[in-house]
Amino acid sequence: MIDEIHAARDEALRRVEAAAGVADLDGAESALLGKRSALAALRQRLGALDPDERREAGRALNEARARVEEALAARRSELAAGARADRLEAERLDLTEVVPTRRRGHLHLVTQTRDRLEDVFVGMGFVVAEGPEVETDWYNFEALNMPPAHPARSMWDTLYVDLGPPESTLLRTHTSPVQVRVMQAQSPPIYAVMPGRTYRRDTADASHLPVFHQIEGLVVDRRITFGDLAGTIEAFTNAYFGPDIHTRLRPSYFPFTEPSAEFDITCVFCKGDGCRSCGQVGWLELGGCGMVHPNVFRAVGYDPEEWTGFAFGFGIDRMTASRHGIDDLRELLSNDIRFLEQF
Ligand code: 2NM
Repeated sequence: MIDEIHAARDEALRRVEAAAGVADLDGAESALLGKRSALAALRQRLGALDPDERREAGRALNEARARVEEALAARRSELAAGARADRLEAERLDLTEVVPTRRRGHLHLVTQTRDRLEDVFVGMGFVVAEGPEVETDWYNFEALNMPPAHPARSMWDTLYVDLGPPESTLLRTHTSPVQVRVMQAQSPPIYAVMPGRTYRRDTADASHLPVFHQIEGLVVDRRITFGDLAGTIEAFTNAYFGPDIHTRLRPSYFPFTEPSAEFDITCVFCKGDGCRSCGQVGWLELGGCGMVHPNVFRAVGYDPEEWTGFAFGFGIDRMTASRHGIDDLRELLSNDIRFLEQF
């Protein structure tokens, strides 16, 4: 009986060793340890033995079973490691390979413009700040001197988000909330620009997009004047468009600045002579600006007697269009490869 047990055990160990894969091993396991296995048949015969022989054979059977189980576990992890190594080898990518093609991808034109604008401002000593696109009413309006029901809120065709109390959460209508966050997070002096995506409930047409991009600038320091604002805008437009492009300021109104202005640049198409693109006036509208309103400073805990500052903002998409002679902003969203690959 003992010899038969050892023979069954050795046969089982050979079978485990020979298993070629995990599935094969699963099959072997039930054949070697299951109800119809040789070891199970031997166990059936224990009852017919003398008590001494039965004890000895029982122990041998238990040992044999334990050896087979051990061998199964060892073989299983060996096979799994092999399978994993094969899979990793099969999935390996050669990232050094260069596929020759005439169609290389590149950043979208609006992203290229944003990067260039950031570079110009960084060169002038500004830092770049970003913030959330989903904002609260407080950051988008209230901190910017527009209390609830202020008529100026309707200037912005806000898209509200169905979250919290009605009209408490929205898609930011400008990047100004980032300026509020920067002022809360640090003390002056601040020289920062905030580029990013903004949202308004507008129907897309040649000069409007419901999702567009803005870049706004903020300077807060001691004794900052409207002259600093005008000089900064002139320096930036020269750096971006070249030395023959100039700026002019026209009085305007924003709730968060006082005084406020809009700024125009020399028409980039006719250099000021008057053409179809500028409606014969020689100037193109670019953005808005002004001296930060004392109520904005109060909202973020700055003393308006101690600090003064200016802010400005303009649309990156419109800027892109004027620089590249694109007559319809919707082209920027069309995803038409014939358009995109020109830039
Ligand atoms: C503009 C035009 C004028 C502006 C003001 C502020 C803040 F937070 F300092 F009050 N942020 N952005 C501002 C002022 C933006 O964009 C057309």
